[in-house]
Amino acid sequence: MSNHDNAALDARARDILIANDRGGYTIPTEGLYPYQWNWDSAFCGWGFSTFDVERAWQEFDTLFSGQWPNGMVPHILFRQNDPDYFPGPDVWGTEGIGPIPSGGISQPPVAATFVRSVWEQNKDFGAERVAALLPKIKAWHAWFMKWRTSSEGAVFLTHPWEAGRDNSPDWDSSMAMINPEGVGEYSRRDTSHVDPAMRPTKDEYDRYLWLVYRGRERRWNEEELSRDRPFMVADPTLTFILLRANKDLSFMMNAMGMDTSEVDAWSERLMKGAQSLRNPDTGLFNAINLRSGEHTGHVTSATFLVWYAGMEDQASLEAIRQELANNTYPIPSLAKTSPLFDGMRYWRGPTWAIMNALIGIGLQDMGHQEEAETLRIRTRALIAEHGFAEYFHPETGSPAGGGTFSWTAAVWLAWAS
Ligand code: 2M8
Repeated sequence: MSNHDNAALDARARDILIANDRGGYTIPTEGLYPYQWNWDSAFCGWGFSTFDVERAWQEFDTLFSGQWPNGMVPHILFRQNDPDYFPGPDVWGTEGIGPIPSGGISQPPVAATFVRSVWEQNKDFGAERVAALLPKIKAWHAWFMKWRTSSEGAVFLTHPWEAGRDNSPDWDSSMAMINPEGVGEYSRRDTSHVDPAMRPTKDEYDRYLWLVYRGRERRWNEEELSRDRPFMVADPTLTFILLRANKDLSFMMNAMGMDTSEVDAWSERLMKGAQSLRNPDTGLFNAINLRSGEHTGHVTSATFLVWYAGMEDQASLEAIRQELANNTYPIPSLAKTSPLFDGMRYWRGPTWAIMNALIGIGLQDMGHQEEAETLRIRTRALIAEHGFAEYFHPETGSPAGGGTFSWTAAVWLAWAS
């Protein structure tokens, strides 16, 4: 056992969530990310529930208040214009489409799972709140099923920001197929907040923006966008997370006496889709560039979300045991054995508390207590020793990216501590 002062760290984590609260919604961190992000917000709801359940429900409510008429829940809600972040609402050009200016893409749908977890802490208190959220969650999952599933049933992203793993090597081959011509001059803001060596490159940003401009030209109309998608990657993050979320949605609907047949059929389809992500060469789950049909072959933290989706898999179990043996810190975003591994650069190597929490929850649920507990203890030690950073170097533990980060604080409170 460690000798960390848990009470002091708990208090610090609560203070971070409270300081990042902007009145019913939480920003990831001051400066770098000044808006409400989708999956960050869901993690915050989970974190708040450890000391203020009403505030947790408020977080979910504000997140879903940005839902588009087509069911999509955007990756960012721009409740005000903040010059600290680029690209802001004017660049996305979604005004008038949803209720609040927002991004035109979504993010990993962890919300249903955290809603269920908060509701289960006090079913009487949460009954009304859950009842109001269920149709919204269902409409969001329906949007994923309609607009983001491959012919095999895996969930794909249409922009690297949609899977939340912005510069993962999983997108490299797809990004290389884009010629970002005409993207013009622009000024990034992220590199003025943190060291550029920790962030995506200019080549990547050119393509991020090119895809945004393309969406904006088509007024983010999915029908039109689906005719020819320049970027389309089937992804274990989105597939495993939606599968888990959908089962949690079904569980809550069932408890409320609602018909779950449609939602259960989605889970069946997603289960098949998840199998399509298994790389025949490595036996592990990875992304597929749907424009070329190639498996990326990368072992990322998303590979190990398989248990989170409620699936058992021996090859993945052996691989995660190997990863645990190769590392002293929690699972990195890219295996250290990869030639592309870069311990400081964002989603190309650093270790993230949120991903490890999801992997750990999955392992625990599927009966792999030992591995789950190892991950929890390592994540706990990492945060206790190096603070509530956005992410960490997986070999030295050095904090990286933004500081006083909401989802790291939330993971501490709800899972790691
Ligand atoms: C990062 O993504 C945003 C774009 O959405 C960015 O870099 O500007 C990712 O780590 C994403 O997963 C996260 O939700 C967001 C806010 O923490 O930052």
